[in-house]
Amino acid sequence: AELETFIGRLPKAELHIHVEGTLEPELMMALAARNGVALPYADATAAAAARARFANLDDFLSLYYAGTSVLLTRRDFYDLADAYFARAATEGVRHAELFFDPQAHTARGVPWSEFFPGLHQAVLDALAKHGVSAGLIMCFLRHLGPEAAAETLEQALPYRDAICGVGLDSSEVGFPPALFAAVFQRAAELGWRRVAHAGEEAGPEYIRSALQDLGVERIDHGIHCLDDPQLVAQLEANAGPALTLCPLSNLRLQVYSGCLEAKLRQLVCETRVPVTVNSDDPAYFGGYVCANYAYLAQVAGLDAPQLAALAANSFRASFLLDAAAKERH
Ligand code: ES4
Ligand code: ZN
Repeated sequence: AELETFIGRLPKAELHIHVEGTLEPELMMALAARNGVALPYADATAAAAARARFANLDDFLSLYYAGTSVLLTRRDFYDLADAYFARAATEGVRHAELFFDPQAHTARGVPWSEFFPGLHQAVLDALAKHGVSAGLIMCFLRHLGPEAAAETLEQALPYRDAICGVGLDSSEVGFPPALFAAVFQRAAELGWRRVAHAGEEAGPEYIRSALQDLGVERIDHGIHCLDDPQLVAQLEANAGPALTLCPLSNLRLQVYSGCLEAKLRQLVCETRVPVTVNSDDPAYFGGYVCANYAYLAQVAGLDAPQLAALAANSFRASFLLDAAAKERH
């Protein structure tokens, strides 16, 4: 309990958080009612029960994309992001870099001119309203392929200065990073920072490819680096790129079924790979960032100084520092 108080008070940056994954069952039901969208749940309790168990990443993703059906207007997106910032503030989050999935909305006929201003206004208000500074990272849905990603990048150009980076998410196995090399190259030329989900369900070769072919500054998840000691050695030697670990996500999606706790302990206690702690899709995985720190502390036996070091990593790995400053550190 003492350690939990410490975790709550520790200033933190959250670097791996999908805004669509912060949609709590209560808000989902309220937006469904406001917008006249039909959902297959009688109430928020029933909607929450549907989120209790996932067999794997794709099983989760189908529920996550179904949840987005209630998000239609600018106001809906504002309310979604604002609710996250309010909660994050209570968890000691001082800076957040939020992923959003443009294609999850454009594919349903919700245009950039509706979802982006809603998200962006919430970001602009978050510092004064909640004491949280924030950025937006647009993710390409890897299962839709590189042409759709390139088209999405073009649609984002009017909002270029309001976006800090690009990412890559959704179903991993079968959609390797190298497919997206050209669109990531173009993103870099536009001045956007680069990250990618890699080594979540897929193996270390996806992490190697994200580094080599996409030039990413962080690896989202990356837990499967442990399957390749040479890759671990490389991440240790270069002090990065940092991994944005999401322990409760990995638990709920069974990415290392049977031995996750040992893997987390190994990564944090037996390697020098820089890691950060994040919540991924907290409304679906049963815990915001503090619960993720607490779970990791429990399975890896971490004390207060080790937890403070993880929080320090989160600011160091953030895009508060420009790329040149990061090189020097
Ligand atoms: C995601 Cl946990 C996870 N993995 C990959 N893509 C995602 N999109 C939202 N959550
Ligand atoms: Zn994620």
